[in-house]
Amino acid sequence: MLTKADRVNAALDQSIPLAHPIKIHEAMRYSLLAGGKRVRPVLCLAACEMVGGDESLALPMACATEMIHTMSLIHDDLPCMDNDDLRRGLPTNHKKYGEDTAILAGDALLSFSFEHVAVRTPKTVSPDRVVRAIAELGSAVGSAGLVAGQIVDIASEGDEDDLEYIHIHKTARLLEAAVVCGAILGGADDESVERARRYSRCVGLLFQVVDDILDVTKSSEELGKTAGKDLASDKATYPKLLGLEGARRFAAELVDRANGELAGFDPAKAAPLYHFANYIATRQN
Ligand code: GRG
Repeated sequence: MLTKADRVNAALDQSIPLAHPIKIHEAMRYSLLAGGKRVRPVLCLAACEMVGGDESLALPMACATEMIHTMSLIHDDLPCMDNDDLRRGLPTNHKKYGEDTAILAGDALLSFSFEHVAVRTPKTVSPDRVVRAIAELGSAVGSAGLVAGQIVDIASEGDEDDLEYIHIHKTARLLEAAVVCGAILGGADDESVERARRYSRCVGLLFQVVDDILDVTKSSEELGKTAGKDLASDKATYPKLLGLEGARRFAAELVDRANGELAGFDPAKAAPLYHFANYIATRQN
């Protein structure tokens, strides 16, 4: 998986050269190449290989998922949204380049991501599969996907139904699209695509449950307190709803469910995704 992340980093670096107008391309590259775990693109490549495709078939799509993830973080950090100064340990895009450029850098990354898939996906993939993958990606991002999650989050008072809706749309939907698009471009039949989708839904939810657990345990360690910041804030979180131990049990159940969906695939080819669910469950950042 680390090798895949390296390959994604190299492909992302090449995908957006520092061309004229320099300022916008610099701002796009600044956030795109600022680190990050590369979870979505790695999932995309692993899903492509799991169904028997060569990872080159999904590399442009893998990059597109990271471009979209990055643009959502740039916009999420803006003063009109979360108003954050730091991201991945560096000044946020608007702190470095100004709000006007940060908005445009996000817009440009979003539109370029789709262009990149359409233009760069190897011609050995049928146009029908490329179009299906582009449609899947689009629906994960727009007003039924990431944007839906963000707008509900902005208005939410923190109740349980909102919590699930927000997580599914802000976090799980793009992870799902990464896996599903990887499977489509790798040549999967419809049943395999849907099994990969069910796997990704469990992993998407798991990602958020673990995020909430880390928020509690990390801030407890950092502050030397018994209750972390999210237990004290208004925001609904899984540890608040289920208790810390309950949230941990739910995470373990999601790992089992995710891995159960992989049972129908060639075990050697499914191994990276199998270990990935465990990695997400035990990650420390
Ligand atoms: C998508 C058109 C469009 C607009 C943006 C602002 C917005 C709409 C959506 C917010 C989406 C958001 C910030 C979701 C949070 C997702 C999340 C779990 C981020 C953390 O992901 P990691 O842990 O981060 O993969 P790294 O830094 O490792 O990449």
